[in-house]
Amino acid sequence: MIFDILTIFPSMFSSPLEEGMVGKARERGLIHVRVHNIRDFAPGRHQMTDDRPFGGGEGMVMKPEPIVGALRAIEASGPAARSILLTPQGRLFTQEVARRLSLLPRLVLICGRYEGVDERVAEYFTDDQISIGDYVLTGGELAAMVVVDAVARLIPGVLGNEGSALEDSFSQPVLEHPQYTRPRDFEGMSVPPVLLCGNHETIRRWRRGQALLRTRMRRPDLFARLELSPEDRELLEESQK
Ligand code: 6GU
Repeated sequence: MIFDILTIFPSMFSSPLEEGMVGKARERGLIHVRVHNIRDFAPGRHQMTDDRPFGGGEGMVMKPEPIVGALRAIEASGPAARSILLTPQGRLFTQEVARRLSLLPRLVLICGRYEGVDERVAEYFTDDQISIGDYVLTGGELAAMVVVDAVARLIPGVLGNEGSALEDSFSQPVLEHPQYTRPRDFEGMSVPPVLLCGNHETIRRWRRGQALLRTRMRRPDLFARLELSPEDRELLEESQK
């Protein structure tokens, strides 16, 4: 999978995408992340990437020529790409969106800045617009990193354990059960004894009960959509005692 990122702040991407599983995946050639500076494609001596909005108002708008110039320049290199504008006006990024994007050979992520991007770029030069949530960031860069991270970990081989991407929250729409590790007793707070009992079936049932309880408390929206099995109902009841 190839990620091409278009931004006016390329250095924002250096460390976050060099660490951890994403960094490892890049080293192993499972993913390729290429960061392009939009300014390099801005015409003229001043290489302006933004300008005042027609019709007046606060702030600046990103000009179309540099972004479209960058898109055209990188288009030729590599397989056909889906181009995605990161903007708070986009559709909401979810695990399901990440899963679909992970099946594609190449994504071009365009990071908007300032008050936005000229609408003609959004309308005629992008295939998709994505927002990572209902809050406002100063630009699309952090959102693009979120997309790269969430998509990369779904690509076969990127995670050590292939099962873990499927088991975690939102693939199954319940939150995960709580996890504990050593020490058994930390400053007087002890690990739930059930986890030390050694019975896998008992532990599985406790964990499922905790996951359901937690989902009901913290994410009633997800809980309302769950189809509970008879065992689920029983475990929920038990875990409230
Ligand atoms: Cl993609 N961009 C900006 N600027 N703010 C956001 C966002 C994107 N997603 C949520 N908030």
